[in-house]
Amino acid sequence: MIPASFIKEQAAAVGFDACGVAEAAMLSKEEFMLEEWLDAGFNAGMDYMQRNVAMRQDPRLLVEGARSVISVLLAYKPDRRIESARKIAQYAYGEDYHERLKRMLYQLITRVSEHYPEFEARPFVDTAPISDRHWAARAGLGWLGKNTLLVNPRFGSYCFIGELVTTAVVDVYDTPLPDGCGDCSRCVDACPNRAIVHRVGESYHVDARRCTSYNTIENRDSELPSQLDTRGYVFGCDICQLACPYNEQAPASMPLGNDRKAELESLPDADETTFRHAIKHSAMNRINYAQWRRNVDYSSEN
Ligand code: B12
Ligand code: SF4
Ligand code: SF4
Repeated sequence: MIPASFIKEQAAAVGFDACGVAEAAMLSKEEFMLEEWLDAGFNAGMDYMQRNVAMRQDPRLLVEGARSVISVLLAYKPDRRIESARKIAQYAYGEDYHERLKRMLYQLITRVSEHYPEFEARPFVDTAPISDRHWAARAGLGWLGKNTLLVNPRFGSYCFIGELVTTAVVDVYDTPLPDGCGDCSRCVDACPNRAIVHRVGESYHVDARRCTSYNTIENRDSELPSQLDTRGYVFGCDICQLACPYNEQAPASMPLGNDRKAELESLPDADETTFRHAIKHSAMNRINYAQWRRNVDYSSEN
């Protein structure tokens, strides 16, 4: 058995902003309404969300013998924003979070293993069939806000999530935090596409078909849906996060240097070689140049 406090100390030493631990178990259907979301067609063209449904609900099917899920947060609110007409979502300003968190998670494994050689864990960030937000919520790192994002009381929703799924058992598991949204619905009201839908019970869902983030990143069609109101976003969308009071008061965690700011601001006019170079180690490498041109042209015409 490993003390949870030791793991949290090591996570802080690696540079994570928060860490919590939950017992590996199955997520309840009320907690994670993936099947309802899929049945409603809210996954749009993200066919990968239809695969490994059982695994997404139970990390023990992903990692044999899993006993605990260690969740970590890395806050990313930038110290300033790009205010030009064509906007890039803030999460993509810095280094690709998949690369950064994975590297940090491996450092965490090394540190814990140095003291506990029997410690075995697998790191995950975003792309594996595991629901990052639900495990972070179970680990007491925040609650699921109405925009469906994990909201941490200090860092708001401007935080990336990663986890270690491990066969190790810890001495104390964290307990989930109570809902902090209350009567607020600023994110729901702010969405220009009415993409945050209130459907079952108290739950909110994002209908990806209407969401700018989905359409500018995941949608590979040659044209964007004509009714999409992007408000100038050409990669991702921040609108339902900018509306959130927890994000307003969150401290800035990521400096945006002058060179990078200028590079991102000039990107809509860049040729393919310049574009590829600028996005190489950024979360923007999820899209190709054809999608980028499509997004930029759409924002100029609408
Ligand atoms: C698919 C996906 C998307 C899709 C769909 C988004 C969505 N809301 O599902 C698209 C492309 C639209 C997207 C957009 C974004 N994404 Co994304 N995405 C994912 C991914 C890969 C899976 C999410 C998922 O499982 N969706 C399926 C549905 C069924 O689950 P759900 O939305 O969680 O909602 C259900 C439950 O929460 C439940 N529910 C809702 N409310 C409540 C309340 C209570 C009390 C309870 C019990 C249950 C409940 O009902 C919902 C519907 O079934 C995760 C990474 C991962 N592996 O987990 C990243 C992830 C969620 N994305 C992330 C980010 C940063 C974004 C963007 C902010 C990027 C941007 N700026 O453009 C936007 C935010 C848009 C938004 N409001 O969601 C981060 C979020 C970090 C955080 N703090 O929460 C994640 C966790 C990646 C990471 N590892 O950091 N994303
Ligand atoms: S990311 Fe943008 S389009 Fe998608 S739900 Fe939030 S505000 Fe709406
Ligand atoms: S804007 Fe309000 S309802 Fe939406 S996530 Fe933030 S606190 Fe919750």
